[in-house]
Amino acid sequence: MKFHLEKANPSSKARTGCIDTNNGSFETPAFMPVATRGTIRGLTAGQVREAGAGILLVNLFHLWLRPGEKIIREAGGISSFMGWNGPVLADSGGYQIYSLSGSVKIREEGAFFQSPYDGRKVFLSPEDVVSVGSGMGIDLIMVLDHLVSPDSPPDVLREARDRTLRWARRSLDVAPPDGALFGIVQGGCDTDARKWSAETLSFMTGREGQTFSGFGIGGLGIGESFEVRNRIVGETLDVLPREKPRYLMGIGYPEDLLAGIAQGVDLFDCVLPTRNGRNGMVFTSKGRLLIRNARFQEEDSPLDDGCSCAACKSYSRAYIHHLFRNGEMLGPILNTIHNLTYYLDLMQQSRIEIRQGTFNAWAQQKMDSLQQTER
Ligand code: PRF
Ligand code: ZN
Repeated sequence: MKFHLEKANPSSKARTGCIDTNNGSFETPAFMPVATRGTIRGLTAGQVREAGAGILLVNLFHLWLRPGEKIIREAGGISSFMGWNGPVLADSGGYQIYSLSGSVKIREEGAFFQSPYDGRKVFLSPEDVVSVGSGMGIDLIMVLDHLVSPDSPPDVLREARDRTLRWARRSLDVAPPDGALFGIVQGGCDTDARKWSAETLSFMTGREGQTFSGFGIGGLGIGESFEVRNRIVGETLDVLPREKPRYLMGIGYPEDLLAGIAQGVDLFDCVLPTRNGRNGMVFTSKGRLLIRNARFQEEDSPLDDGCSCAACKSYSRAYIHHLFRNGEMLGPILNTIHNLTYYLDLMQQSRIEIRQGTFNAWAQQKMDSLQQTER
C-alpha cells in the first residue's frame, strides 16, 4: 500500500490524498460502505461501484467463521470472491469483542468467542488476524484491538488500551512486508490515555523493522457527545504522523464526516446509509426523512432533487413509500443505492472543496442546511 498525501487545505486541517493497493487505487477522504459478510445487502458490486465507492469494508471475524479463509483464498481473494473489482479493508473482530461481550473471554493470548453461527467456541489471536487477513487477500488489515465502552471504569479502559498496544506489537511482528497493517488507537475519552496510545503506535516497530501503514481511531461513536468526540479526534490526530492515513472507525452521520474531514481524517465507515436505509431512513441534502411517513404517499418528486442516483433518476417518493408499505424488497434496495450515493457524493464534493481551498466555508454551509431536517 502507498499513500500519497496530495493537498492540505490551507485554512484547515482537511487534506486529500490517494491510496494505491494491489487491487487498485482510491482517493481520500473516502467513505467505505460496510459489507460485513462480504456483501452490501441487496446490491451488486456494480451498483456499489456506480454509487461511487472506491473501497469496501468487510469483517474478518465474520468471514473467518463463514465461509472461512480457505474458500476465500481459493476463490483468488476477497475482492474476486465478491465480484468487487477494487480494494477491501477488513475490520478485525475488535468490534465484536465489544458487541458480543456477554460471550467473549479476553486472555493475553487473544479472544475466545462463542460463534454467533453455531455456538462453537473459537479462539482468535492478534497473529491469527494478520495471517487470515493475508490469506483472504485483504488490502488493508486492522489489528485485533480490545474495545470497551468509553464509560467503563478507568482501570478497565487502561487495561484495554494497553492490551491493544501489546496486541498491536505482536501483530506488527508477523506483518508481511507487502501487506498493509493499521494500528488502532484506544483509550476512551481521556486525553492523556489517547495521546499515549497514539504516540506508542506511531513509533512502534516490529521484529523486522515493520511499521504501521495507517491508524484507526477506535472506541468512539458509542455514547460520547459530538463535542467530546471532536476533541478526542483532534488530540489524537495531532500526535499521529501526518504522512500516513487516519481512519475514524464506525462514524457516522454526514455532519460527523464533515467534522472529521475538517480535522484531517482520511477514511470512514458506517452502517448508517445502508442499515438505516433498509429501515426507511433517507439522507438528503436537506436532512433526513422517513419514507414510510404518510405524507410521502402522493409525493411525485424523487428522494432528493439534486441527486442523480439510479433511484432518483427513475422513481418517486410516492412509489418508494408504496414499496415500503408493502414490504417489497425493491424499497430497501432503492434506499440503499440512494443513501450510498449521497454519502459518496458528499466525500467527492469534500475532495473538490479541499483542493479549491474552500472546504471550511462549504462544510459550514452544508452543516447548517442539514440542520433543517425534514423528518
Ligand atoms: N475497533 C474496531 N472496530 C470498530 C471500532 C473499534 O474501536 C469502532 C468504534 N466504535 C467501530 N468499529 N476494531
Ligand atoms: Zn438519489
